[in-house]
Amino acid sequence: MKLTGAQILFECLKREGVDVIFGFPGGSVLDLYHEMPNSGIRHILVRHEQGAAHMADGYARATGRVGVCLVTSGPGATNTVTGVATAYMDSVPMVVITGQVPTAMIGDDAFQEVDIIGITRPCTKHSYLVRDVNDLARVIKEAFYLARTGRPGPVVVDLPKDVQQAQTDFRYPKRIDLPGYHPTMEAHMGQIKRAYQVMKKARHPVLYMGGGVVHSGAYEELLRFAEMTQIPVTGTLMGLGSFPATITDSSGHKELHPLWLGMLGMHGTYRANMAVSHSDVLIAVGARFDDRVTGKISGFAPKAKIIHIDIDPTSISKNVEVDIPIVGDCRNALQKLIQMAEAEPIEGLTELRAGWLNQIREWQKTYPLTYQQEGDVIKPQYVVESIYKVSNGEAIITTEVGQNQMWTAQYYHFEHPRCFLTSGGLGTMGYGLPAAIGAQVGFPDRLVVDIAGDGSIQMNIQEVITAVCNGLPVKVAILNNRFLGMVRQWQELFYDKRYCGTCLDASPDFVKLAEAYGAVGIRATKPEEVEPVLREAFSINKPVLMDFIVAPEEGVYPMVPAGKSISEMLLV
Ligand SMILES: Cc1ncc(C[n+]2csc(CCOP(=O)(O)OP(=O)(O)O)c2C)c(N)n1
Repeated sequence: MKLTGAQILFECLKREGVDVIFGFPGGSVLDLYHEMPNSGIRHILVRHEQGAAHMADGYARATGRVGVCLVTSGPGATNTVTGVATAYMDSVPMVVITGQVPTAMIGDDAFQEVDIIGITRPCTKHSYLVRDVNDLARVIKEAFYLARTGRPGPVVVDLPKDVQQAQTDFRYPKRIDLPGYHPTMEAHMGQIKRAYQVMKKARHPVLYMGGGVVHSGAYEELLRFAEMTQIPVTGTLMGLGSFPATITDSSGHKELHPLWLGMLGMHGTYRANMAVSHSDVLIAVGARFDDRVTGKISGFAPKAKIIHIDIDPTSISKNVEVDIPIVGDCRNALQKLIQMAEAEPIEGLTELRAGWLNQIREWQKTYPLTYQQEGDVIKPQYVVESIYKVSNGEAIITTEVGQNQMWTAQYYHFEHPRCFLTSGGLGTMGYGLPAAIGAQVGFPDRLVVDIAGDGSIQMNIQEVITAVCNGLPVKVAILNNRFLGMVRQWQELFYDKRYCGTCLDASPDFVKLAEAYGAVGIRATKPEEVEPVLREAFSINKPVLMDFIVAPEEGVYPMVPAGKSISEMLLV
């Protein structure tokens, strides 16, 4: 039986296990929207295509599945670009389907034509323009395969209108044939042995984990390996949650995991940055030495031999010269390292590590993360700590970008992977709310909270109505400091306090805005109101916007100024 391109697309999506599409219609995808109701796939109608891309991204990060969004040609497609680039920078598996003008009109500047393949080529893992309906099934199969294998990432599939309408026999290919694309999964045993010998001799080793640990599902292996070798662990923003920040003792008391150093880098903890700066062996696992992590490269881990485990060979020695590269899946590499450690345990481990772990405890005692909640004004860090407390550390947290994001990384102790969704690589304001909606679609019964700034939340606030219409009870905690806070902080520190373009004295009344959208709005202006507002919000089965009026000029510390080494932190 012959099927149209539109029917073929949905047959393929069903075979890939897609159960939800985030989308927005238009002229060049009308055939797809006509077919959608027959597919049984849920459609979430967004209010802006950037929202669709971030929702697909949030869904993917929270569930580990491929997120899918569908938009029309021209402006629909270009509106997704920020979302595509966001996913690309953080290696998130996504398939973005864009409509395109009919093949015969491509290149004619037809109405709503844009070269979305050209525009997105630098920020996708691959982009396909499907010119022939006979290629469609193969392309969709490849798109999902590319999105989820190796180093994951977004793939764009551009579908001209006539290809959606053309008919052909439907056959879903059984096999993938992509010459030249063979991600290395198996870590090389020779390199593993070399690395382990170096680790065995290390006196001041540190494990530095990134988002690759999340993508490969290597958390249990990471914990096991760290504990059996007593190597302390730090993480990038993308890695948070892959190593449990806390442990709970038999009486139910939670404390920081003794091997957990906290995040490293620009707003990392003193102990993490000092440990890396003094390390003799640094083992990077699924992390890419981003400049927000390394600071001045020459001052980064200056005494350490560097071992780098990564599935992406192009990230090895890209920013920092690596001594022992291990190309492969992080989980596979850690499993092999565990086998090595079992076969050849480190002699006298407890004594060997005593001094190092003691030194780390000293650093923690000297400069813990701290702030003062005193007087009548709410401190933003107190709101984040209270969210941690009231949610019992069990929420899925998204953030916007800026101070809100860094305070969340510092004061919400992530204990589980896939619970902290944030735009790390691109730093996209407006990410958090749609990502929270995507996560809530994946986990309808979990508490999902977007921790937002009053600036960022306004970048995609239109999606509140998407949450309301679809019965998605996301919570938004706005840390309302009436500034573009993080930029203001830089102006304060490095530009003589000239606050140009960063004062948000005119913002909407967020409580009324929430109500206008059919959500619930609650405001807190005093510290004693913070917990009751959170408890109330978390008990309501609807989207809630909480407007926390916080100290306007609070800063995020520690901070490594741009161009400095990570050991040169501003502490207050
Ligand atoms: C789309 C976008 N535009 C601009 C920036 C630059 N930027 C980074 S942080 C920031 C301020 C964010 O302010 P707000 O959302 O109020 O959060 P706060 O820092 O106050 O917590 C800006 C403008 C960005 N990251 N993304």
